[in-house]
Amino acid sequence: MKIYDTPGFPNPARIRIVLAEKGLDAQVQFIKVDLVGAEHKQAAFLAKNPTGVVPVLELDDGTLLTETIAIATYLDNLDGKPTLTGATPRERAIILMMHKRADDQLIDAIGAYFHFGTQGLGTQVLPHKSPEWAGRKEWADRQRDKYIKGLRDFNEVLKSQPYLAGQQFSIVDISTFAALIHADFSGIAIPDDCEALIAWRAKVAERASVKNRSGLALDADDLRRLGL
Ligand SMILES: N[C@@H](CCC(=O)N[C@@H](CS)C(=O)NCC(=O)O)C(=O)O
Repeated sequence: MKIYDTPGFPNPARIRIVLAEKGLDAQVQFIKVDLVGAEHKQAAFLAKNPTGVVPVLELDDGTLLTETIAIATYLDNLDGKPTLTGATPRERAIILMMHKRADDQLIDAIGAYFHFGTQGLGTQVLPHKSPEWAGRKEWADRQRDKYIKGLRDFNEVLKSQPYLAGQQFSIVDISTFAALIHADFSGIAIPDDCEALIAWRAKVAERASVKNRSGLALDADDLRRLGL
């Protein structure tokens, strides 16, 4: 299997954590896509994923899988013992429901704020993001507010259960953790009063699949080019 991604970026991080949770790292060859250089908007990459985003999983038979939830579901079921995407109809339904919320309210909202409310990925990617759109700052601020509202909703969930889809760690926790990474480099912190969420983040950060793991940090060259 090949994974096209960029180390340290939040959506690739979701799949790297899944691989570690499932013990699949050794079966994957990583191919770096230069996001800061806008490689993902060029024809060669768009032929793999027309939506122009990473990660992409390419199977040995050439099948291309995109979208984190699809890739994670595939990887989680390879051994016939899914632990991250649900093992029963009820678990799968709750995980899909909560994951859609994590994508809409957190991952996509903070991503929009990053691209339109900050310097985003910089000058090479900006032309692919409608920079001439006059209302984009105001819209970006609304996306940031949507993200904060999502954090508050998830904080409420965590007041009565240890993980976002119930009693067990799942892909919903992984995606939410990745959203917080994205928010960090967009300069948006968790509100202090979201105590359950803050405690949950500290707990997830201690998991072996997350702690001190290579591939979850940006390359030095990307840090420099992003001015971080
Ligand atoms: N819905 C996609 C989101 C993927 C995504 O937005 N990836 C980011 C990297 S963190 C990306 O490629 N951004 C490039 C861009 O927006 O120009 C998924 O679940 O995989």
